[in-house]
Formats: sequence, structure tokens, C-alpha cells
Amino acid sequence: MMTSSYLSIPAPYQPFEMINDPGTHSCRYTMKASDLTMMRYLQDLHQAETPAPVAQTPKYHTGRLPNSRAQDGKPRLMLMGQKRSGKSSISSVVFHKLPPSETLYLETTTHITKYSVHSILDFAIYDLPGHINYLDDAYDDEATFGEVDAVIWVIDAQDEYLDAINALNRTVLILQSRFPTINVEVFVHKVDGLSEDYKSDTFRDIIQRVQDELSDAGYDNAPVSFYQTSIFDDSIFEAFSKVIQKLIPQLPTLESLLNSLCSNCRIEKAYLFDVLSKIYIATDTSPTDIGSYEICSGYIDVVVDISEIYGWDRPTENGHTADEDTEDGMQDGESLITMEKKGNNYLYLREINKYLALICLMGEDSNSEKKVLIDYNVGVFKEALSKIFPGA
Ligand SMILES: Nc1nc2c(ncn2[C@@H]2O[C@H](COP(=O)(O)OP(=O)(O)OP(=O)(O)O)[C@@H](O)[C@H]2O)c(=O)[nH]1
Ligand SMILES: [Mg+2]
Repeated sequence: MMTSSYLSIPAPYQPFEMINDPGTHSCRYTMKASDLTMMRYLQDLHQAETPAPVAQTPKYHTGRLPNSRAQDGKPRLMLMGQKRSGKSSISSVVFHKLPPSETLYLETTTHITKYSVHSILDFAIYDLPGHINYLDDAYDDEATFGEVDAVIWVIDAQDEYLDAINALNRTVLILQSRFPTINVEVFVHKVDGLSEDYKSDTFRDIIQRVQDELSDAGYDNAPVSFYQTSIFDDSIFEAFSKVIQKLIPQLPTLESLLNSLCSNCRIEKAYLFDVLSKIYIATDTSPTDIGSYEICSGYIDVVVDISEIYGWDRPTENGHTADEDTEDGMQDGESLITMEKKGNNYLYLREINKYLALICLMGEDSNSEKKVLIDYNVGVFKEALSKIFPGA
């Protein structure tokens, strides 16, 4: 797939963007509308509603808007569903990099398990044992759901799912009446073993049954979303990305910056990835497809493996490397490869900060002559991100 690759040094940041003039095939400096848009967005963030002061300062600054019900900047997600539906497998595969085939040996969960994810967002996932009824009177709703931002309900699509749907419906109705701001994310899981027809019929049937129940109870606009997932392909990472994105208050700003980057550099698709979890926290607003995601996530694996072998010390918190006397080199990892694949011919990756990497898919008209233009615009994008996430 890869025919060539090279590393290069990014252009320094300047207050003006360099844009390519297709008519004359030359580059010129100009104050771009996107620059103004970026400035406006950053100003908007300052004017945005700020949360009431909290006793505990968030470990990582995640913007000025509250992005968790506990208002400590740490969204909390809860994995719920019937026994053996796949909850622990999902969290182990996505956050502990357990090979999917080894989930076969996972034991049933007997107590609530917390997974902390330290990333740009610093969030927590709670894996709940499937055999407990949390709506029982013995359980205090407020203690269980009081600080939860999203409930991920996992349904085993390979099994008889009517009981699971009844339990989901009961939970959704209670959440709607008592905690209406909690997002309910339904993972129709283990779809790997199903035929295409059966898969889409099952998916449609589950959506219909939940929506009927909700509209019978008068909740027509409940925040309930549905995803088809499996740990044996990238669908679980894509679904998780969409769940996490809803909890990022800066998402519209990020999307707008990515849109502007794509239009300036004729990039077909740009993703902002959390490198360790391979969750993308934002993408431009052009339609997404799982194929593009798969190419990018595979690329991250390759780059991470190579940089583990040939990498260098990253700057520490105070901006110095562990070995102070090393000569000045690039601060960010970067890579561009050419693919022999119709449509998306170039893949460009650039490290943005210690958590994030930008990956762009480019078509034929984005050839390497424009590399300087892309580097420059990505430099501007990176600068903007450092203002949105100052702590990272
Ligand atoms: N085919 C398939 N099997 C899966 C998938 N995800 C999980 N499994 C299998 O489902 C079984 C149960 O997975 P667990 O993750 O232990 O289920 P759980 O929901 O945590 O179960 P409890 O802890 O008992 O509530 C394991 O044998 C997994 O290998 C999937 O996407 N596809
Ligand atoms: Mg479990």
C-alpha cells in the first residue's frame, strides 16, 4: 500500500495564512477568512458561560464550558446491559488494548469497575455487572446516576434480545423522568456474527421498539442514539468516538477549524485522534465513513510502532527534554505517505500535542508540492488548538 514516505520540518507560525493560488500555481500571503473565523471562535470561548467555581481544580484544563455533570471537567460514562452482553470486553479492547480474541476468557464482572482515561478530556468509564438491577429500590438513583454524563447500553445482537430491550426501556424512561440530560447510547453489539440482512433487520427492530416505548411515554426527543458495534473491527472505536464527541464542549470550534483546514489545503477528510485510545475527538463536517476511519487508525498503529523504535524524547511539562543538550530538532512527529488507492492518495499525520494527532486523507490534487502549504496551515491549526486546550 505504501510506496513512499518522508519526514520534514514544519514551517513556523505566522499571523497570516499562506494560500495556494490555483490560477498561477503560486503561493501568496493573505489574511484569510479562516483566520478571522478562528479568532472569532476563540473570542466566543471567552464569552461563553463559565461554570460555578468548584473546590477541585480539573487536572487538565478542558475549556471554559462545563463538560461533566459534576463540573470537574471529567465526563463519566457508564456501561450497562445484560450479563455477557460484552461490556467488559468493550472497555478492555478500547482502553486496555486487549486483543479481541482474548475477551473469551474474561470473567463475569462482580463489582463496579472504573477505567480512567487520561487524555485531552480525562474521562472515566464505569463497567457495571450485568446481573444487578440498578432500578431496584435498594439502589439509590441519585448515587448511581447523579454524576453520569452518558449511559452506554450494550445489547447482544446475537442473542435473544427482548429482555434486554425491556430492561433498556425501563432504564431510559426512568432516566428521562429523573435525569433527562444523560445521553443514552445504545450499542447493538456483536454484529460481527450476523449476515448483512439480519444485521440491519435487528438494528431497525431494536430502534423501533425503543422509540415506540419512548413516544408512548411522551418523550419524542429523548437523547437516545444507536450504533452497530463489534470488538472484532473498528466499529467499536468509531461508536466510542461519537459518544465522546458529544461530551466535548469545544466540538463546534474544532469542527470549524478542521473544515477551514480542509478547504484551504484541499484535504478530503481530517481527523483529530487521541493517539492512545484511537478515538477521534473531532473530524470535519463532511460525511464520515468507516473506511476512512480504518485507514487512519491503521496508520496510527504504524506510526506509533515506528516512533517507538526511532522516536526521540518528547519535551516534558516545562518544555525541556530529558536530555537537555540534544541539538534542536523537530518537536512534533510527522509523516506523509503515498497510497496506491484510488481516491485517497496521500495520508498525512502530524503530532499536535502529547495526546492528539491530526490525520488527513488527501486526493490527487493534494500533491507533495503543496506540502509547505499544508505544513503551514497545520501550524496555524495547532496554534489554535493550544488556545482551545491550553493545558495539553
Ligand atoms: N462475537 C462477538 N463476541 C463478543 C463481542 N464482544 C464481546 N464478546 C464476547 O462476549 C462474551 C461476554 O463478554 P463480557 O465482556 O464478559 O460481557 P459482560 O457484559 O461484561 O458480562 P458481565 O460482566 O457478566 O455483565 C465474551 O466471551 C466475549 O468474547 C463481539 O463484538 N463479538
Ligand atoms: Mg463484565
